[in-house]
Amino acid sequence: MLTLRNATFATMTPDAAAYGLVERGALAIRGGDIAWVGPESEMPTSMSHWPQEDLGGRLVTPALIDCHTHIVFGGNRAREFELRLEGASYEEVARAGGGILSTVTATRAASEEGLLASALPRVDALLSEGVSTIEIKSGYGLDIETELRMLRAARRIERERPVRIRTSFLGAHAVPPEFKDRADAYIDEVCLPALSRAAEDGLADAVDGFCEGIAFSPAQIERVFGHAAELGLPVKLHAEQLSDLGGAALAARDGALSADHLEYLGADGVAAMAEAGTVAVLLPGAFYTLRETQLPPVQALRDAGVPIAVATDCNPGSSPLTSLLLTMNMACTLFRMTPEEALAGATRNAARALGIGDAGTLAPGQRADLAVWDVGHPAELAYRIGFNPLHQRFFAGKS
Ligand code: DI6
Ligand code: FE
Repeated sequence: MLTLRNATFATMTPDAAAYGLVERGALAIRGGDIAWVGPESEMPTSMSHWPQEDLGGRLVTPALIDCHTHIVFGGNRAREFELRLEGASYEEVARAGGGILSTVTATRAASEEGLLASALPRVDALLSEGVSTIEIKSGYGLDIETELRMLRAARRIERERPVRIRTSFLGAHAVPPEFKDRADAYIDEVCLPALSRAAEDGLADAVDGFCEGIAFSPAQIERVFGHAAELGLPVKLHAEQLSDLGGAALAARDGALSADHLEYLGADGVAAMAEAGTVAVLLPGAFYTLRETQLPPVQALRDAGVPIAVATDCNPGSSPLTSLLLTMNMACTLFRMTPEEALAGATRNAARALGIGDAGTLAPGQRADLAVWDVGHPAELAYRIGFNPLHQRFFAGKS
């Protein structure tokens, strides 16, 4: 049992105005969960004798949640970065066998230990900014064994660090060279069997796909989602990143937790997502890296009441980014989101994009995953660039 005193709390609870701010607040932790939060003067007397920590007037928010990453991978793509600076486009590099496929080669060559060891410094960078939960996708193996190895490495991060990991099976990320021009055969012979194995071994919390001209068609994604439904796994989708194939609407029809990227999302897709309660996960790091000019339809999403999350999309190609604070800044500066929307996007709505009910806000019964910041107001979190004001992080009540 512990009470945190003398702080401002941004509870980020739904429908609360202005970050759900509680000034001169206090928060009580019992058994790793939040027992109470509110103005310090109103703290129940039963809690007033619990051990206490004075936070010196700092700001406390829910710990941050990075709800879309590909943080486990082999090698890096600095060479591709150079090629793109010499004029090649992301799609040209991909079609020439570079891009995702070059990471596939490096990932297949890496051991589980190696994948874990190379991911940990990236994970540490996120944790140092107050992140408590990270979603991690497979999708750089594209053969059964390597897909499973990626997921096992991702799961092991939870044993190495105080962090919660949610895994997504992304077998439908790209067509590997041995199945070139045979995407359907790849789905039948590798993707679906790998998904069955991942589910059997408890390695996947959700199923993702990449619906795009350079990846899989809506019909192919439907087959993967059909198998996910048979296995009882929720789905999410990389949709409308480079073109509008109607992926977000497809995902929404299947009750997807989220549709992600969405730069080319049209009105039909927005309406379908609103209807299904599918979260829009925006990834400004990929938009920035690829120097996209087509903005995601933020105002239309807002108007329709679609919850918006933001995430790093940490991956070696389109978003070699390991700062969720910088991502929040980019969401504001590039996508014109407000600092409050950016913080909600990295807390409450990110939890929802992962189907997690016990994190992302400060309220009784939620896990005590907290970030304590050396700032006076929550807008400062998205406002600063390249500055980390984290003072302390609590993970399930432990700092
Ligand atoms: N979209 C992305 O932005 C990442 N995957 C995807 O489907 C990029 C992956 C990569 O370039 O390695
Ligand atoms: Fe991605």
